[in-house]
Amino acid sequence: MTTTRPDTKTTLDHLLTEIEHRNPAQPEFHQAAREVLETLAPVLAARPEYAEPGLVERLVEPERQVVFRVPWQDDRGRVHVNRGFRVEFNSALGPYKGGLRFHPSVNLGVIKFLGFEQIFKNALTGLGIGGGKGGSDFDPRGRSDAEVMRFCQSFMTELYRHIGEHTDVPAGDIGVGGREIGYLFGQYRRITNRWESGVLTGKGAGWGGSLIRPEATGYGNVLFAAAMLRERGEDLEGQTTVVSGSGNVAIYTIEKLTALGANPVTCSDSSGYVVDEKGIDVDLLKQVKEVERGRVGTYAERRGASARFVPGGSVWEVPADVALPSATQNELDAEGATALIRNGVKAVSEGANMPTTPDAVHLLQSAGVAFGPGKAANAGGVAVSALEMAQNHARTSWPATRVEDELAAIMTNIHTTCHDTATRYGAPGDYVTGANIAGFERVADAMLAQGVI
Ligand code: NDP
Ligand code: 2IT
Repeated sequence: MTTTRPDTKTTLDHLLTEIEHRNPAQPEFHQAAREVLETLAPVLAARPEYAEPGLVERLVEPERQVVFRVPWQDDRGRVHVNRGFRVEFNSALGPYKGGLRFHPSVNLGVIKFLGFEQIFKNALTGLGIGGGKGGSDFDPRGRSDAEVMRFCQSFMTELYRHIGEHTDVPAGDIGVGGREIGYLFGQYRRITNRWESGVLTGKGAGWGGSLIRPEATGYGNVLFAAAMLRERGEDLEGQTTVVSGSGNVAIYTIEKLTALGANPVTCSDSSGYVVDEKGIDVDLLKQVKEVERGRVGTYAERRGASARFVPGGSVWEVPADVALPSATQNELDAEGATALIRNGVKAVSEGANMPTTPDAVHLLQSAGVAFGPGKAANAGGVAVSALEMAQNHARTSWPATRVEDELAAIMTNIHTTCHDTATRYGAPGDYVTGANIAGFERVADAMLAQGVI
């Protein structure tokens, strides 16, 4: 007797309903899972081994989720209680790898969306890293260095038991940069009494950090955008670009755009955006944001006549050839996409994780705009994190030129892989499908080989 299997689309629809049911009140995780699963039907149909019952079901369930209390005292002695998270999503390709986010909007669903994306992103790098993510609803804004240090020490006092250079290797994300990684590393070293440099990435260059790691996400995204334009016979040079955000990713996106002869005319934060007709002065932006930890309005005040600050408002209204959203999830919606299309945008490349809403992605792709999804376009950051781990294991450090060359080769390879995979599965030019399927194939092959675990 033979049984007929339901078709793959019905199976995936059923699974998505199940994911929503089993993970209530986690809209960002539902969104990320839907966006990936919706593109997998062709690969599941073409390669029956992937349709094995249980493979996709295992992929959407984290291997481990840790939620913990983080008590700390502010400078006046008041006690605060935050919540800490580490979601160890998938280790089929290597130790869990992914950043820590400190932002008041953090909850388990946000960390799960980020961890899920990270699995496929890390697979696309071609390096040996699994997927994970963590963080806290702690808000570092307005806190003194001493308060941030005490918070990081308390956070690591629980996290240290779950991480390790062969187990789980966190790094930075929103609200976690070099300062926080320093405090976290110090506390890990103190508790474990080990110099285990490979346990965290994004460290200072003087104590185990890789050169070019701070630059890598932004630089990589610009290289990805340039590759998409080249594919269409265009060049980044001379293009007007809009960038959102003004943190780590945005700053080094702007730096690389300028170096390649493009004109980045905007940056933003949650208070509004800046338009600078002469192009953003990246040294001034670094001074305001990284040194003084100020707001973008201050940039406009100091820059003079070429720049103006627009409180609130949508940066996507600014006419541009290329847009690089580099702040946070769902920051580019249908209205923003419509404005970009109206102004003739040619390419959108995601520096942030899932910054474009599903309907905005649909509008952009339908209008023929080249669209680079974050899991491909912003993979340069985690790729150089993996290179930092390699340097740590070898107790060596590479010159900046070597790291930059490797980053460029990795981004070219990711672009080619996504492009060719999309073509192979009947969706030429669709980098979303290409990235999801190529990332999935690598993880799924490893999971199948390693059995039902
Ligand atoms: P930073 O903390 O350095 O900067 C974050 C920027 O985004 C700030 O300008 C911040 O403005 C803005 N922002 C954050 N949350 C919000 C919000 N809810 N609404 C409006 N603006 C917001 O973070 P990163 O630059 O490191 O990260 C930016 C994005 O890039 C994130 O999506 C992150 O996941 C992603 N990413 C980061 C990588 C890395 O290596 N750092 C690697 C790959 C992706 P404000 O200060 O006003 O909050
Ligand atoms: O989203 C990301 O890829 C990051 N925040 C970087 C992760 C890392 O481990 O470097």
